[in-house]
Amino acid sequence: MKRLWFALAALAYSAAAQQQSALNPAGPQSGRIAGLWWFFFYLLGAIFIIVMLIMLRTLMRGHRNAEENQPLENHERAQTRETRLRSIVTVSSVVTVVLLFILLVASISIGKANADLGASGKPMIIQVIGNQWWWQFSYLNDDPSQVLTTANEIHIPIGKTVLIQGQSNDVIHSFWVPNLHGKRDLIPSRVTTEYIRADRPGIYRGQCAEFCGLQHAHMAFYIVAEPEDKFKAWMQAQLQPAVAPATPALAQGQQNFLNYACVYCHQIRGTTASGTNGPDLTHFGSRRTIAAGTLPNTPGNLGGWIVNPQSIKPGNHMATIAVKPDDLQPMIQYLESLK
Ligand code: HEC
Ligand SMILES: [Cu+2]
Repeated sequence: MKRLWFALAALAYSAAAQQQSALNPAGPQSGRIAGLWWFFFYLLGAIFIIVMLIMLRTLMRGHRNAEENQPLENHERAQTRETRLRSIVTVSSVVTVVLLFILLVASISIGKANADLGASGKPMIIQVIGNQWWWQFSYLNDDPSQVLTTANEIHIPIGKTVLIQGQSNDVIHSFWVPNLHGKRDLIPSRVTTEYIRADRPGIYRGQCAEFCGLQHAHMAFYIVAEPEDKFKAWMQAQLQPAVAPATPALAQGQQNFLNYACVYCHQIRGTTASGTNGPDLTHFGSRRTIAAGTLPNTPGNLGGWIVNPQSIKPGNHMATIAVKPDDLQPMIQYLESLK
């Protein structure tokens, strides 16, 4: 009983917090999915209650009959009972088939409506590449100077249709932002697509929805939906190379980063660091989290992550590098300055 209350409280809390919930739709598709969910919920809930009431009645009747210890029924009564039972079974079978058919039609038509979103206009295309256990995002554009590659957090303008082009670098992952749409698997050597659109501003959490190994649970990302002008400003800022260090301490931090093996896996545009095995860090300081939603992005957490990433996210593909204590502070400051 205690557990049940706990579960209910958790459910109420998550609904109130409105974070990552398929029942708090922010776009047309998740709206339809939520509508379908409630339709199923009410219909099946009503059926459940009716079945329970019938069962209760039967149980009570059976009880009464047993108590009264009735004599055996005569032949005629047994026959009328059989015809009645027959018609009850027939009617309930037909009703069941009809209801199942209605549910089938409802879910197929919602699936079709959801797939049709991209039919009008030219969408913005974002390529998503799933990696164990982080997300790479690229805004594709015919103009190469407008192509932006980033990680674990993207912004989109509200009201605009976005085409998600999913791929995977290793195993099967699944792109899922419950507030915006259903799941779409990311499959190695294949491209899968889904359209999304956010109709109101907000920060929507996404989560890998296909088990992909040890750190599957720590493979989250954020979609920040904002008005067009704010989005444009963000995009322009992200397209810039990393800001040059403004103080000697930051310059020292940059130098430290470039001196360690970090550069083999991470890119910071505008510097010689150009590795691609890990997330692009050009604007790392502007992101909300470290390591795909694992930790809030604070200097303290970043220090912990750099010194021992394996204790925070065991098994992840970042190497543990013995950064000298004196080198660490400027490096943290520098990375956090990359807004
Ligand atoms: C062997 C490759 C490799 C090396 C070397 C490496 N990293 Fe990483 N790094 C990664 C990978 C992979 C991730 C993503 C881990 C995850 O989230 O699962 C990562 C994540 C990060 C992140 C979090 C990025 C984000 O947006 O979530 C930071 C910051 C970072 N590394 C800094 C460093 C620094 C500083 C160094 C050098 C001291 C370094 N890395 C060395 C591979 C590497
Ligand atoms: Cu996964």
